[in-house]
Amino acid sequence: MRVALHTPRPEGTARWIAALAEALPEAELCALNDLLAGGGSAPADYAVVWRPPPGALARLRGLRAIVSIGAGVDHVLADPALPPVPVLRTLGPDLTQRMREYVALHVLRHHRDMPALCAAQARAEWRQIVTPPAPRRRVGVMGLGVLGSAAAQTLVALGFDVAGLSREPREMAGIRCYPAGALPDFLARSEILVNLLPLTAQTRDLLDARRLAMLPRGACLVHAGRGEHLDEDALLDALDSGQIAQATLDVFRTEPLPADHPFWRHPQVTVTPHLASMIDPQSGAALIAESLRACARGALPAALADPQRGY
Ligand code: OXD
Repeated sequence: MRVALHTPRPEGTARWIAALAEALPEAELCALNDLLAGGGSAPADYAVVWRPPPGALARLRGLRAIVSIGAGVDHVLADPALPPVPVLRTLGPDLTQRMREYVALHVLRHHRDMPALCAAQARAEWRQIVTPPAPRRRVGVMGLGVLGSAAAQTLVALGFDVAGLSREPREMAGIRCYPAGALPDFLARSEILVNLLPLTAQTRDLLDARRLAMLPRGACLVHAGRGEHLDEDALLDALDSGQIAQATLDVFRTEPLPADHPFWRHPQVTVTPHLASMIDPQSGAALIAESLRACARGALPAALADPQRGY
């Protein structure tokens, strides 16, 4: 089996090739860019990619499936010349655990008003801020897929009053579930909003000025879905007006976030570089090897994406 690998940085691609060489020793592994360097096309059975250059996958002859190095597949489905083969997500306990940790860390940080405490410390000011206990803090999780459900359950376990928003109506123990049509009601009760939606035609630009204004005044945002969900200028306005008190942002319209972007230095913004549930080559290679072996046996792995739905 020949596998073409791609990540936006050559050293990242090299790390994945090394990890997959251990997990899938029977495969011939090549960097996608090297395979296509001569121009024209090249044979490959599978492509394992993060943000492949548009049009590149169509130049792989005999391609049987594309594996996203991550839970999201929007970066693959965005290719206008995408070959008509199955697209697989990569999901596993490792990714879910990372997302649980990220969401718990940042929701707790906003809940206990850590930014204000850090600012007080910088002034050597003894400032005892009394926040409501978790059961009186309303948190809303947008997106109840594998990662969103796990994050929402973690927040329930911490004692928060948790609601979730999903495309289809859902029932989940301890979580007040809202269907997509009830977005205004869901936003109106979310004092801390966690965005873990996939990027689809329906969710693109969802967090615009109008939606941000539906949140309770002084709400906080934990944004780890996709940069394209959020109107970044509208967020800056909402931070300036006090509509949004604090934001933790892991994903951006342009990544890496340009050095002159106002988010980097904004006192009410915490920037993390798209790592909320970043898959590492060591554990990811084992999951991807499993998916590729299943494909080679003719069995489609469970994490098959639905191009119509967009995730
Ligand atoms: C993913 C991500 O899709 O990290 O897995 O964004």
